[in-house]
Amino acid sequence: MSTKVIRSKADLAINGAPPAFDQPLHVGRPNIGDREAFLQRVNQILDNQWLTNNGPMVQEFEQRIADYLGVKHCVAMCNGTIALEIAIRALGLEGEVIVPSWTFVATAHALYWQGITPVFADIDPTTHNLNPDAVRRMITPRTSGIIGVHLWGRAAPIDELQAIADERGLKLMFDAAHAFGSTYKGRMIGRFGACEVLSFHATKSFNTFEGGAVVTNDDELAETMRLMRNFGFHGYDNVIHPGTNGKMIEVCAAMGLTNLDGHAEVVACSRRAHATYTQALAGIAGISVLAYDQNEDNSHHYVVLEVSDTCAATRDQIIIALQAENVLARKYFWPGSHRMQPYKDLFPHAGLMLPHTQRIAESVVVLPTGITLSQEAIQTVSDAIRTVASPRS
Ligand code: T4K
Repeated sequence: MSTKVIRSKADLAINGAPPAFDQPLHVGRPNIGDREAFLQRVNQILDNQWLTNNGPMVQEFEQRIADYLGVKHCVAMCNGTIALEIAIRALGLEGEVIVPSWTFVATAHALYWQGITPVFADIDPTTHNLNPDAVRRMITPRTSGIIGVHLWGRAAPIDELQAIADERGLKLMFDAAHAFGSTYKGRMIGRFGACEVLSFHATKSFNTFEGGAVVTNDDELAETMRLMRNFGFHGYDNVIHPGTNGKMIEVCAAMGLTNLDGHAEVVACSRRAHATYTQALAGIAGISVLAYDQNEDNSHHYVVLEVSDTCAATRDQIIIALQAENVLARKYFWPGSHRMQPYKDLFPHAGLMLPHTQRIAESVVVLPTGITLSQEAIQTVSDAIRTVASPRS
C-alpha cells in the first residue's frame, strides 16, 4: 500500500507532499483468523438454532481458554468492562479500591459505576505498571482492594502487590485486558490474585469481536460470576442471586475459537513487527521503543514509543506529522484516567500524587500493528518519525 520514500522534511505530508498512505493505517486493526473456518462455525450455530445463553460454542471456548491458561475456570462475558464489573461485585469490593490512573479508563469506570471510589496510585515509569510503594501510600481504612493492570501485556508486580494485600487484609485482582498469553516469572497470566479479567475486544491481539472473561482458580467465585452474568438464574424459573446480562454470544465464541487456532501465528507476526520498529527507530535522540522481557511471553501487540525532552520534536508534533501521512497513531492512555471525567472534578488534586503517570502520559505514542501491516509500511512509518524527530539542519 505504501510506496513513498521519506528522506527529508520536504518529503513529509505535513509540508505539502502527498501522504505516505492512501488508506488510514490504524492502531488496533483486528487480527482476523481463518475466514472459512469461522464461517463454518457460524453455519453450525445457525444449524443448531442456539445463538446465546451458554451455548455449545461458548462452553467449548471457555474450556479451550481455561486449558490454554492453565486455570480451573474461564467465565466468558460480553466484554471486558462487564467482566471487570462482575468480578469486582463478586469479590465484594467496596469503599475505595486502588488502581493505576495509567490504564484505559474502563478500569476506573468499572469501580465508579458500582459506587466504589477508584483511588489512583502512581506507576513505575520504567514498567508503566503500579509502583507497590505508591500503592501502600494510598491505603486508607476504607480501602477494600487493589486492581493491578498488566499494561501492554507486561505483568504488574504481582508478588509485591500480593504481599501488600495479604499484609493489609485487602482483596487483589488483575485487569489482564492486554495480557492474554503473557507470562509472569514463566507462569501464564490468569492464575494470579483472586481472579484476572481478560478483554477480547476487536482491537486486542486476540479477539472475539467484543468479549471478555474472568479467569480464576476459585470454584465459589466462578460459580457466583456464572450466576451474575445470567440474571442470577440457576436453572429455569429459579433466580438465586442478583445478576445482569453479561453473556458472551455464540458467534463471538466462534470467532474466539477460530482466532485461538491462529494466535501463535499472530504473536510471531507481532514479534517481528515489534523488532522491525525497534530496529528502524534505533538511535533517534529522545525516542525509545518500549521493550518486552525476552524471558517472558508477551503478544508484542503494542508498539509504544516514549518521546522525551531531548527529542527534536514533541510527542504531539510526531502525532500530527504521522496523521498527515494517514498514520493514525494514538496517545494511549493520555491524559490519564484521573484527568478524565468524573475523576477530574472529583479529585482535582490527584495529579500531585501521580508525577510519573503525568510525565508518561505526555510522552507516549502507540503505533499501528496487526497481521495486515507489512514490513514495508513499518519502515515508512519509522522513516517519517525519524525525519520529524531529526534536528533541523
Ligand atoms: N482494561 C484495559 C486495560 C483495556 O485496555 C480495556 C479496553 C478494557 C479494560 C475494557 O475492555 P473492553 O470492555 O473494551 O472489552 C479501544 C477499545 O474499544 C478498548 O477495548 C481498548 N481497551 C482500548 C485500549 O482501545 P478506543 O476508544 O480507543 O476505540 P476506537 O474506536 O478509537 O478504536 C481504536 C482503534 O482501533 C482505531 O484506530 C480504529 C481501530 N479499529 C477499531 C475497531 C473496533 C479497527 O480498525 N477496527 C475495529 O473493528 O478503545
